[in-house]
Amino acid sequence: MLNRLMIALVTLLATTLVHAHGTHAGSIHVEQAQARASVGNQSNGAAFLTIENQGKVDDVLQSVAAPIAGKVEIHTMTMEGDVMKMRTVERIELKAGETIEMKSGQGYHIMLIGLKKPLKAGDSFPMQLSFRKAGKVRLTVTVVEAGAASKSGQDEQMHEHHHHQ
Ligand SMILES: [Cu+2]
Repeated sequence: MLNRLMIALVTLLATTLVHAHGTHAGSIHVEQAQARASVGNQSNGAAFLTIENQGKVDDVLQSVAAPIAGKVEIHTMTMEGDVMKMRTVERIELKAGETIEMKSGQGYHIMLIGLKKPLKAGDSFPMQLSFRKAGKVRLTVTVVEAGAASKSGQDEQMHEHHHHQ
């Protein structure tokens, strides 16, 4: 009897923990919201999210806002030969059932331009995504070590170059 109660309790705790990592709004589920810690006096940063459209209709991520940065843009990164190229996109289409996983080095990322303070590992900050159908999704982005998601700070340096030219 006691054992069964313990199992129920542990299961409940585990469920609560898993839910604490994700944010829901309508059919949209966002998790793994992370930003890389600033290196030196970088004025820009990048955030990465996993967005899942669990609904039956397509949706569109239209804009992103975060008070920690002067400006927030959605960027996409592609390799052209040995050169990494970044460009701004106006929106991200999310088909019904589609999951978009942002990763360092390729695909989409959220660009934080003109950081109001350096991003320190362990800190977190609020961000708001605006979807055409699901509306606004508020979430908390956790700052992780600069090397946590990629083996080098190469793409961060690239970001810095890109925006200062
Ligand atoms: Cu970028």
